[in-house]
Amino acid sequence: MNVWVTGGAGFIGSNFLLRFVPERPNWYFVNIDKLGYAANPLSLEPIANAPNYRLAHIDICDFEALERLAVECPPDIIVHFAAESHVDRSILGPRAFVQTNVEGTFNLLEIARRHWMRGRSVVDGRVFHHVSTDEVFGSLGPTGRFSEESRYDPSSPYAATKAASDHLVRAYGKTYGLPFRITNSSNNYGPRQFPEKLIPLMILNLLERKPLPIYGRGLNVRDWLYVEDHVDAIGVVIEKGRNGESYNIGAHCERRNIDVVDALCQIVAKHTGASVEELLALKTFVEDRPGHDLRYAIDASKIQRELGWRPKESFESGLEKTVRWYIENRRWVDAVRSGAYLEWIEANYGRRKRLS
Ligand code: NAD
Ligand code: TDX
Repeated sequence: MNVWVTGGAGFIGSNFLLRFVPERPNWYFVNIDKLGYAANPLSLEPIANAPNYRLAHIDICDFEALERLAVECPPDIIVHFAAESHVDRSILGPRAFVQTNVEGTFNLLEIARRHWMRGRSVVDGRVFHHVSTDEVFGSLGPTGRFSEESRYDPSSPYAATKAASDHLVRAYGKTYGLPFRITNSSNNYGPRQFPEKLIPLMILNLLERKPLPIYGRGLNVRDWLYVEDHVDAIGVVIEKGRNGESYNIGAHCERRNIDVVDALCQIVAKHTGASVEELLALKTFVEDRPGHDLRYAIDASKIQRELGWRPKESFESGLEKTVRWYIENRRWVDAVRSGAYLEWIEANYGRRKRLS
């Protein structure tokens, strides 16, 4: 069985491969990744020489390269993680998001359609698993949760391109009978996350006593999911999910951003001997993100009820593990904080007005 995993050098994709390459010796995993800014080959060191794994250094926008790979190593399952994934980058430069998230997804669907169809039907056992986000549903007010039936209402260019890719996947199901599954998960955190996202950015800034840039008043709410729980859920959907269905994945773990940052100050103080007061004083309120969604919350009852999946990690233990991972993996951190990373920090934060 050939399993194509796109974006396997990124945060969630690498955690997926680290779990399933050793666990599934009979599956042959091809990691299709263009090795962009968020990729870190160090994440994949433990499996780099595994007999059932290889890296294909390919941009999913390059259809000819995907076609050559499909002839050489035809996919049975495609697990599609590859994306431009950072909301702030989509605000400053949306084009790359349309290219990778919409056109790249389209290219993979075309590969599946061309190679999986025998006449009008699809060869048995093929599955296109599309990894998506709760951001396609837009923002919630103070109450309620997103279900699989919630209306699509994306706010950022990132969210709009993920919504478009979800629609394309469903359209291929309806029009061509392509067997697909979609998972929409809430905010992930954990080891190997590129330090542009809230939690790893705050951890590294705390370790270096740099200001902690909090957008607006820090009152926006995110619903946090430990990456290993997410990976576990994707494995369960691949194994037991139904074609043509989507599943929301979340851990019922809503927190205000300000409370997440305060918790990180406490944990980093405990591990480094710094005083909590010194770390809390680094909090800096800055100009808000345009179109900033107020609140996300996932109703994960469908995947729990139908497939028996449940998250295992509590937010407190997950945050603790995450902080320890960044402290213990300086080589990984140094490898991603190149000149391009520093340019991003300047582009996104240099222009933001301080509110206090
Ligand atoms: P990431 O930015 O850490 O990794 C993305 C990976 O995709 C990188 O390795 C990158 O090199 C690769 N990639 C980007 N463009 C590519 C292209 N054109 N061709 C080939 N490879 C390309 O992202 P992540 O946080 O691991 O997210 C993975 C997926 O999960 C995305 O589809 C994202 O929308 C979705 N998701 C993420 C979260 C989250 O909180 N991080 C939550 C829900 C859903
Ligand atoms: O410096 C910051 N300060 C700040 O206050 C950053 C980077 C973020 N924030 C706020 C914005 C959000 O309310 O923290 C919250 C989380 O921000 P991000 O880490 O950028 O995540 P978010 O915008 O919620 O999107 C994430 O979750 C859904 C992922 O980046 C997406 O890929 C995923 O689909």
